[in-house]
Amino acid sequence: MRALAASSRRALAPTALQRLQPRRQASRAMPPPATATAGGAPQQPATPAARPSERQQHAAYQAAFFNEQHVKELRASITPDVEARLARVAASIPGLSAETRVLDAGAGEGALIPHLQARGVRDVLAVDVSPAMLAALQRRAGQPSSLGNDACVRTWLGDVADLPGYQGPFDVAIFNAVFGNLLDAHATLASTCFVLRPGSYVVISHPLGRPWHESLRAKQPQLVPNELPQREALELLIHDLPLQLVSLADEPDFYMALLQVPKGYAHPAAPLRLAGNVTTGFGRGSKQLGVPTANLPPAPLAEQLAQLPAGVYFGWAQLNADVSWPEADRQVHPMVMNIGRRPTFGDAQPELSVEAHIMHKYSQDFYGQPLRLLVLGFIRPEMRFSGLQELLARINADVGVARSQLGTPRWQPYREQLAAEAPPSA
Ligand code: ADP
Ligand code: RBF
Ligand code: MG
Repeated sequence: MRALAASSRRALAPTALQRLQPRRQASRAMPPPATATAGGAPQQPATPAARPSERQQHAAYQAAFFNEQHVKELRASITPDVEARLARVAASIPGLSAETRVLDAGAGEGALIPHLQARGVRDVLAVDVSPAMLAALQRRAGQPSSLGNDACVRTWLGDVADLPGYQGPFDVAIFNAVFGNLLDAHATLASTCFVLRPGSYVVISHPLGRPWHESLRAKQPQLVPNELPQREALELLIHDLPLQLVSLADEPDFYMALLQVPKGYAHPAAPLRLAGNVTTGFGRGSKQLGVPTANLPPAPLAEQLAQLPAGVYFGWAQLNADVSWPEADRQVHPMVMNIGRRPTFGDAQPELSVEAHIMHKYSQDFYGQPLRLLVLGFIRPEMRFSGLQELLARINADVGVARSQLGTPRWQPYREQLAAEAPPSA
């Protein structure tokens, strides 16, 4: 918890166009800082030669700013009426219980934790870039159990965008009085979605409200570069994330946005039908990597694609080859697909591609054959990975998510639906 004391270099909400452009901000390399901040950056670059990214520099700045002195000042600023509003944040999160796993992102010295505990929560991972904050938090919350599976308050030092996947999954992620301190709110929310279960909640809250936060941001733009989004900006911020807006309280002295990863990652426009004859892709060797992707020509699908931001989806696929093909090849199978421009490859003028990896071992290639897809869920936005290995690792994780989702009863009726819609076989 931090922006009680100091907020967005982006003074205005990003335009729709800016939002639709690929986000490079978080990975852009910057010159090293003039002086290294001691005890600052917990996320050191992998190689000594690597220069800290803009995001790492920002995290180091925040870590150094929130020293012991600031921890004391923050604690003193939590008056009884602020406590009451923190209690309101905790009370507004649906379904908290002793079984809930909470990610307290930018937990600070843990001001929200007693209020979560009052709602029955026992299991909290408090993440912060500031060692002084986390030390204070752990003093108040007590030492964690040494057993990894006991419910208790644990800490993790670093930028929440770097939280390893094994720390999850969580049922709730909370950004309380810290959202303004994030350098790239969109990238942080996207990476947070990787550690959330479907159906879980994301909370963005501030117990002093947006007007107060704006005045702080005006005074300390480096510390608080980001705004607390109003409804339109918030919708724009999450339009290409697997998140839906549940409610927004934007009152003079209280701000709380409640977002949810839809149950089953259900896409609001689902089920969406995409059909066409399989065409050649970009020859980037997907098949050699173990994930062949059947490409569909995007132009005739413009209407449906307008509802599908660049990203990874799952659903069912059926190849409508003629009856001379093996029966199994012509049945409905699970698929995971990417819609986008493959930013990892950095092509100068990349064409839009619609490509589906179908989880079935086909007897032969099927270029030119009619393929129908039923798109059901949205897993994540398309991203630029730092290399082919990173991309492939994430694609394999996407395959896992798609496979486990499509194995649940929720999506079974659509399998039959797609089969029932098949054109008469030749
Ligand atoms: P391209 O760049 O031409 O799309 P890929 O390496 O992505 O080439 O391979 C895709 C082709 O592999 C598909 O068009 C299809 O003919 C074939 N294929 C075989 N098995 C599968 C599968 N399980 N999913 C998708 N495509 C497959
Ligand atoms: N390409 C990207 O540049 N970024 C992505 O986030 C991305 N995600 C993908 C997810 C899945 C499930 C699949 C099948 C492909 C994805 N691709 C992505 C496209 C990938 O670059 C393309 O298939 C290449 O041709 C692989 O060699
Ligand atoms: Mg392909």
